[in-house]
Amino acid sequence: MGFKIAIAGATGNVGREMLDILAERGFPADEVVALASRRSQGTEVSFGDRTLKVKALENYDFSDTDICLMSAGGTVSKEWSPKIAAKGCVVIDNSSAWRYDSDVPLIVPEVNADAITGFSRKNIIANPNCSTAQLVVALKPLHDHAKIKRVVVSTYQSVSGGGKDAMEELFNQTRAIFVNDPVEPSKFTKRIAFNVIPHIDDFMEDGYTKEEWKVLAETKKILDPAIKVTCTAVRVPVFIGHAESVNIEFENEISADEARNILREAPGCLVIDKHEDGGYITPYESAGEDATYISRIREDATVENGLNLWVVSDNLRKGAALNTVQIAEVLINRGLITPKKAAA
Ligand code: 11C
Repeated sequence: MGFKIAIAGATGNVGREMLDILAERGFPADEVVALASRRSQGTEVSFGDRTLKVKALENYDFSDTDICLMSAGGTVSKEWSPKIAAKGCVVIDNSSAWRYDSDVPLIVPEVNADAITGFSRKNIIANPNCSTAQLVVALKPLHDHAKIKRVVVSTYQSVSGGGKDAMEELFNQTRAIFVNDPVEPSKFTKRIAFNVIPHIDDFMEDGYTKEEWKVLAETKKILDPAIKVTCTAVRVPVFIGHAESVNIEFENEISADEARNILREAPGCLVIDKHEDGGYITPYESAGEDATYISRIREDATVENGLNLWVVSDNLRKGAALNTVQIAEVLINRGLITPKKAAA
């Protein structure tokens, strides 16, 4: 007997990716339901070789649904996740609405799968921000080996993190520049085509952006609250795939060779690190892939035990949809939920 799964936000970038990943991985679902706002009701989305008609989230009865993969934004999640959870359906939420709630586990399965047991307090599990997910997958095995003291992250984030409108803006601005049309930023604050913008999400009082704050708050919650993290988050004119330049200071000794060998064996990591032209990964090559790629592993001689890494992953997959599906798999594989149909 399989599970009944709902995808809320099924028409968005991440929702469609969730459907693809469920189909690709042969997720043990008897039924998959696509949900979105009333505006999208009746539209169609692909699920494997089938087509699903989108239903309205607000009219859907979750009583016989086991898991809801939620990617409908923070405002919708704040309102709907508790209502869905109260129907006995476990919500795995991709927004930032629940990540910092101490009664909600924030999970990256390769890093802190054991923390998932806390889900029963609210019946909600949070998925991290895309830039955090790939970062902690790379940091965890190194932290286990040599204890990380401090991390300095500079991100190079693709426009798909900002949704479909942001992707369209990059496309339209690029075309406009070629045909000499005026370029008018709307979703982004400045021109994104042939440019980079050091601003993602809202500004906070201390001058950092919310995106930068998320990276440090989430890394501490998932990996270790003792690690010091600082971040500069930058939007770049790439459609899919986030890259990160990561400088790490360790408590104990670790060489670049040791780090390379550790990361080669680590779950979710793929090392591409040849010291030659093209012997590294770029965001474009990570699109559509599941791995967190690590390249350019070097010792940083300016601190006692320091390393530099280049970390790249598909932000819509490991950074969002894939991680959400992996969390659902942990729930099932550890026997933490059973299909409601089996109990009926
Ligand atoms: C971006 N990281 O690239 C953001 C998107 O908190 O889940 C994801 C925001 C979040 O714009």
